Amino acid sequence: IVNKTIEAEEIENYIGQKIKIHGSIYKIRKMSGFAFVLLRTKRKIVQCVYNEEFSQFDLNLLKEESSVYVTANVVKEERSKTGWELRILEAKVLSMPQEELPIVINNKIVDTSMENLLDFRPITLRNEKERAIFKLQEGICNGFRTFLLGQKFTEIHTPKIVYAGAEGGANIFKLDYFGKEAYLAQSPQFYKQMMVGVFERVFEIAPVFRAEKHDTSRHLNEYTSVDFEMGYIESFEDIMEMETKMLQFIMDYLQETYSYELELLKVALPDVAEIPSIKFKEAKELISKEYKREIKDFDDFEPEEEKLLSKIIEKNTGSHFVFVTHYPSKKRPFYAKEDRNNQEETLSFDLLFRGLEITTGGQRIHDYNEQVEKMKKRQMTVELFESYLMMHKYGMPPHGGLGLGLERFTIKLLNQDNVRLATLFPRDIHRVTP
Ligand code: AMO
Repeated sequence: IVNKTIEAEEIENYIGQKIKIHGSIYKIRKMSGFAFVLLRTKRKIVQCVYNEEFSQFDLNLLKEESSVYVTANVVKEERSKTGWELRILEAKVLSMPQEELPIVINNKIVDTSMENLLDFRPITLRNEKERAIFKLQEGICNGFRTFLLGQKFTEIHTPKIVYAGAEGGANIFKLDYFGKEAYLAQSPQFYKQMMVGVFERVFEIAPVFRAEKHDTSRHLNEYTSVDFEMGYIESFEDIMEMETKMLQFIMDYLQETYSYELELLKVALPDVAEIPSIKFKEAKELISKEYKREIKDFDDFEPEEEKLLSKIIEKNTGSHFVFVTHYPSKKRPFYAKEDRNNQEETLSFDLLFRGLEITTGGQRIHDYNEQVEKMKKRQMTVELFESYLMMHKYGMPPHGGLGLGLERFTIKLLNQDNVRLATLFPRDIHRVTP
């Protein structure tokens, strides 16, 4: 017997040997004279064969969701997809569920309402496909991190309890901080910019909080933001270029390292060789012309317009991504840098992926006077931002960056629509549990 517990991925190296393996009983499929016992291990479901001829215990001792140590023979079997078969000899039960599961989790999909899927999250995530989404998400984060470290970005961790909202608007959670008012961070914006002055290139993958009352498939009140910020840029297009390379890297990385999950979830990865870009104003006109729609809001997209624009771009170029640039200044936060040739427009962009905005980014104001002027114009209390403005006052290179919503990116990769599917424990206006 191999004297260590082995991983599902290693089984094929042990044909002809007796091994120990552990996991939870996912499913027991009784056939005549034998049974398939599916064992859920860390990443893969492993099929074992139970047969009274060689299994030295009573199958009734095993229940779905009991944790077990199994001793088994790895036997060559050409009829099996893997080329081997795992014959259970003995099983040691480590824990038994107290009750029947309230919901069936071991079919291809958890066939239930979104409500149930989320209410029973600690167990519905045990479903093979549900959990594969988060394995893939791990891959996405790993990909971001590996790429950015390779580009000499420094990973940082900024505070989530803050003194001022970075993104403006009323979408901010207030909290009582020892008798003073503080907030939950809407984004790491201020801090990542400050750290450009220290490390030149920085990134962070962390939760952010938005007190948005939207009840939609694309809004969460807590989501994971992938942020990067870089100094010494020549134009905001440097940031778009960096993002394009990052996305390319991720697709290759997922293909290489997460093919098991990609196959399980039937994900076809999009091509990101080149991402087309269009100015906001032109995009509005294009959509209006193609779909004979009246433009109602000249300063922002309606969600429907984002979908339509993605359709047009895909039809014309084949790309599932599109950069939209030069957003109107009045719709962008106070730190956004205006276009020198047109003060109404900012040097900023959004990235749409399959009809959904997944990224916002752009160049920031680095000049102290320019920043203070703009804040005054917006009737902001400049004194409140003293610590933010310290970096401007004492010298900053031209810089910019972006924020990408991890859940939105994940669902679009899966060709799905609801961000809750890509959130372990979603927080929305109706939900703070489990
Ligand atoms: P913005 O506020 O556009 O920009 O957010 C960046 C990206 O975060 C995602 N996102 C959300 N995802 C889920 N639920 C929400 N409620 C939600 N709100 C936003 C989107 C969006 O594109 N500081 C800037 C970024 C920057 O310029 O660096 C910012 O936070 O995918």
